[in-house]
Amino acid sequence: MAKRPPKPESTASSDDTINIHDQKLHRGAGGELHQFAEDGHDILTTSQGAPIADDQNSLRVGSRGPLLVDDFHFREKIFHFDHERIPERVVHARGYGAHGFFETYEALPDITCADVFQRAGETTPVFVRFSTVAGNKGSADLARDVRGFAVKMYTKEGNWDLVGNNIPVFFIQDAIKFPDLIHAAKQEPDRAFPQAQTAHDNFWDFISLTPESMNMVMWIMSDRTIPRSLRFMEGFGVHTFRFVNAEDKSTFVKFHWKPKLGLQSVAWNEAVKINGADPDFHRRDLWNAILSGNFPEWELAVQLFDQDFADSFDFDVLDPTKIIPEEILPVRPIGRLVLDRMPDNFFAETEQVAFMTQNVPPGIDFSNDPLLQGRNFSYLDTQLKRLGGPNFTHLPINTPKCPMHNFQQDGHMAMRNPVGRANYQPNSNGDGPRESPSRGYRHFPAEEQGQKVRLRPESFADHYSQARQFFISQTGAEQRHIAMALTFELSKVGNVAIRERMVSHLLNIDETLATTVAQKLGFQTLPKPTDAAMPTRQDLAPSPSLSIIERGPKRFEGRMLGILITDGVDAKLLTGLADAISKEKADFELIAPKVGGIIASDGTLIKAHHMIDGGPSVLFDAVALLTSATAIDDLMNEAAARDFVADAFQHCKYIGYDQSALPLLQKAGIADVLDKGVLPLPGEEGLSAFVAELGKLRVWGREPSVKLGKASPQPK
Ligand code: HDE
Repeated sequence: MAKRPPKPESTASSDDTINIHDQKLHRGAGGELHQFAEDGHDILTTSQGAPIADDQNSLRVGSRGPLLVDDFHFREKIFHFDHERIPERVVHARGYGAHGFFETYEALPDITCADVFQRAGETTPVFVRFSTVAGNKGSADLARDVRGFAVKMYTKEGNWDLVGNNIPVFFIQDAIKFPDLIHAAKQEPDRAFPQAQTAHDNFWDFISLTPESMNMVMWIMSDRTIPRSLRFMEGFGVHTFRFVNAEDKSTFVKFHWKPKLGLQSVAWNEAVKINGADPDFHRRDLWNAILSGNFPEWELAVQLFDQDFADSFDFDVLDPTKIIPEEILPVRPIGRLVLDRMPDNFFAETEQVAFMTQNVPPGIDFSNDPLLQGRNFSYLDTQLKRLGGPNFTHLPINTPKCPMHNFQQDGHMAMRNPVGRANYQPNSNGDGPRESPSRGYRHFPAEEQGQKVRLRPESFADHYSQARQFFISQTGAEQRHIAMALTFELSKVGNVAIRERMVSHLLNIDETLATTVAQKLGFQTLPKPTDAAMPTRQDLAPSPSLSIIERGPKRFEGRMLGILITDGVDAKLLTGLADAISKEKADFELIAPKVGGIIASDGTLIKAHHMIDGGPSVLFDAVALLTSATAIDDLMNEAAARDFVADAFQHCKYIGYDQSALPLLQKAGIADVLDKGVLPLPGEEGLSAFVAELGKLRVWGREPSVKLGKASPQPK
């Protein structure tokens, strides 16, 4: 179908016009036929192709009479509409996808025979879907939640789905607990709330009874679960996989996606406000970035290791609640992922895409991680439910982009059926495809033996040591955020016994963290630490690579400055700032009292992107206040203008201001506490240095004085 119906005068020449039963049909650029209405658009038809004369009125007896069953157009239209929804994903329902490509850095034939890693510089088409886990399809983007990071690579030897998350560990060690985990995390069944939140009794009840989740608890209470942008997140395959080369030699591998623009998250209070101001914050950000040609990019990096390393490592590499710190086993970049195209249609692509962990091409294989093995069952099953039949691979988004032949046939909506007489093999007339022992997928011939048991291995029993390692690897600001997040979540838990159980676990992780949370929750006494299957190891060294702030971008590229302007704004200053921002490959948006715009000092009308109420500072990474002496009094009467500044300050953002804006800083209550992040805007020459300063992103050192006040006495 042509995206925009071609007008007859532009496409139809006498050559591409055909007559059928006295009807003039026109052939479009792609060979498709068009029949044009009186105004030059394609004629609206039913799904059966019958042209429609009136799409405004249903067929009735007289103008005020009953409707008629004869009205096949009305019936078909309503029937189709009634069936527009398919079941949303039971987890990861809210998601957003984009197309792109993967580029291989170097050939890796010694490690894997996967075709995608055989030729340096080769590009492979890719579709990626990012998601939250717990919220329903219509929930807000900045929920505190793990983000899905699912990548489908259309390789020349079949689709490879790396269905990962933005956190490298998981809550549970055995897939059999997944339904319990998800039931506990989603809205409670009797009341159907809270949605897209873990801050409720059921979640913390389950978690506090599941010590294996403690490492993940540290990660989800960190700022990893409130990313600033999908573009500024890491991704992880989580499980240990295998690379297998042509000689059937296996190398264990852990997959990492590293964002080129560095990591960044928002503050919790900011996340809450973003959800109100723009529930589609992450979607819009990805859409805008790709449409403006700023294609987000990640490197695929691997940790490779053999059985000897696995045997000597502190933890079991099959345990998905553990990482291998990058300081112990460095990550090696092997390619890059670039997202450069949005889907044409959200439903057809992002909603219908079917990721499955079991989609692996030759050269990539599984380990015995019990979570991964369970997932390999679940994903095929869930597609049948969601997409309604076995032919979901016939949907273009799921169809491999390599040759594909088999004898599967029929079923709902079959769009590809085998041709020829023999729909089976072996057959004697030579119809159809055959297997290839040399080129076909060979599972790694791992030796397996043992009794049939329901048993967790002893080597999975340490639940606290890596949780502690994660916590001590964070900067002071990040540790504070973890304590604040735990306090917030547990404050929403009504059952005090659950709060206490959680603090008992925290005592096994870090005593200061546990006492801070207990004190903020108002405990009078501290509970005892939980009985641990294994004592917490104190000897694991901090791993700086686990800190978001340590992995920040150190530059403002890809970020957004919000510039608050009024009538009389210094036109030169505004242009200078806009130029400096563009040079940094960052972006800006203008916020003004009226969206229609303002008149600048040189008399030009400058249109705004937002009115103040519609463009709060939570939508931006830093703000600049470009006001004027004549307009500042009016601006100060706007509560939203005061909030704009106060929030930017509270969220530890850089604030650049023109001298005329000082009264607004006063009104926001920050004129007396100006710190190194509140900067008078320099003259035009200094603007590049100002923008470079913004690359530090936040002045987290400000936070305790803004938010926390003086520490209160510790509980006994
Ligand atoms: Fe999933 N997961 N999962 N999961 N998962 C699904 O498949 C499941 C797990 C992940 O954008 C479902 O198509 C089980 C870990 C992502 O379409 C379902 C277990 C990780 C997505 C399913 C896990 C993930 C899903 C729901 C425990 C990170 C969204 C809809 C063993 C490594 C993919 C669907 C997309 C989706 C099952 C645990 C990531 C039901 C049984 C660990 C990113 O099949």
